[in-house]
Amino acid sequence: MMRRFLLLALLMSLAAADVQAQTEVPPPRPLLPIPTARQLDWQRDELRLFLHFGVNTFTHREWGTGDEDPALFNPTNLDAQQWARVAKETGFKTLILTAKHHDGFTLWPSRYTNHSVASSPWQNGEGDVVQALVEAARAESLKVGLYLSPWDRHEPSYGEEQAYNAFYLGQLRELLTQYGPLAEVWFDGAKGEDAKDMAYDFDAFWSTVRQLQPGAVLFSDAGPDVRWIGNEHGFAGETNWSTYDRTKVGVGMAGISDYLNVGEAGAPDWVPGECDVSIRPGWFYHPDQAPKSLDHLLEIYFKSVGRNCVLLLNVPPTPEGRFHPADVERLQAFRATLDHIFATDLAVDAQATASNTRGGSSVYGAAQVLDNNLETYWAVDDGIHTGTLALTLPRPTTFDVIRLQEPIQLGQRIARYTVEAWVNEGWQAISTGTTIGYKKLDRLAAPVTTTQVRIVIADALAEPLLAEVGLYLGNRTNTAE
Ligand code: FUL
Repeated sequence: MMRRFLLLALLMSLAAADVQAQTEVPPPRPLLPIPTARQLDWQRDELRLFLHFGVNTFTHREWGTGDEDPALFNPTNLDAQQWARVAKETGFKTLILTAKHHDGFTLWPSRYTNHSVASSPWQNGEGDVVQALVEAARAESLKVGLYLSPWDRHEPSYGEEQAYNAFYLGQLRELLTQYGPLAEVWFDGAKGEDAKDMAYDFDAFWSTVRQLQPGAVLFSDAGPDVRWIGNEHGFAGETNWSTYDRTKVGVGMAGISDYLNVGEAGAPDWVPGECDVSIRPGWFYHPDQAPKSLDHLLEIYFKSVGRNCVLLLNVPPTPEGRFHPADVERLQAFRATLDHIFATDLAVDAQATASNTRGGSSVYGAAQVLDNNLETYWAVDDGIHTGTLALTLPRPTTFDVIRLQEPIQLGQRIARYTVEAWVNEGWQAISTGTTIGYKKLDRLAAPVTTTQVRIVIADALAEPLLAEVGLYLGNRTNTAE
């Protein structure tokens, strides 16, 4: 009797200890730097749509000279609702418009210049493309970003630092105050060789955005929130840290592309990469150009979103003021293929186990990588910088895409990993990589069939954490083209 009582008491205290472990194991310490709320929001968008539109659309140039006649700007059927509808249908979350490109022509009626839609025949000079975009985007619950080129080939004060910076700030303020909340402001560092030498007052530009649009991320080579990825192909580095050292970069600085492409492990600033690329060879619409193939767009997706980057895909409206049907068709095929690949996560029914679980608590257990929730994650005990997470699948499963995600709200940590599958009575490496970050997508050269998969983390800057793991089939079997 006494023995039974002791056993019961022991079991009860073990159960109590378990409950305590679940509630009391402290979360892992964040690895600084970590993203701000606006950076997290931006990253989770994954897809943003860029619109290059302006006088170049009517002259078939990529860089206007600045002396174009505003009368050239005359879209015959401008349809911002079509832009927003297509973006929404194909999974893009934010629209970013070139409110002013290098030619200085503004798509809104700016009080600071006559070189604008107000001097054009479009809507008898009463039109405002920025306003049309904002209304259409809001109707589809999409966010809006604006591009305002610092380099301005029209404005006579360009080259006189004080005067031009004041002029630019005036235009920036108009955009920041007249169109409701903005999600991003895009500061392009491009400048022609013939441009007059002058320094832009980025400190003033950025603090003005912070003050007037605290929810907007600031994009430039130098951040401060989002960095250029260093090329216009839409490809992030295979290694892509969301951290770099802001003192090593400047807007438009030469020789930093490789640094921007990869970032720097353990660097002090959280400035994740944005991959900008056009669906066509040019940024502006040209009638003799065609959209990229579906396979090319998929390659871009896997090398941008699949490499811890946000994809900013440019779709240039035609002189009519609408997206070209060929571009719309390509975007729809792109969406259909992604939906096909990612429709079924083949890992959801797996049993997950790990080499180590933080405090032995299921709060940090391996199963957290299968709950489709980026707030929960598998974690290990303090001081451990490697780990293995294994998935046992209920039946032989064939897949050709692997999705890995870190909970970046606690910093980016993982520096080297291998994914292995149990095949022919042994573990075989099916994919190896370096960084993971917000999202890493590995496409396998051929589908793999197995009942056991494991992720071996070989190196990390701090205790590794994994928020999500997914397995998919469809990469090589798309039929949408
Ligand atoms: C570049 C510009 O020169 C191109 O015209 C385009 O706007 C691209 C997104 O950025 O720097």
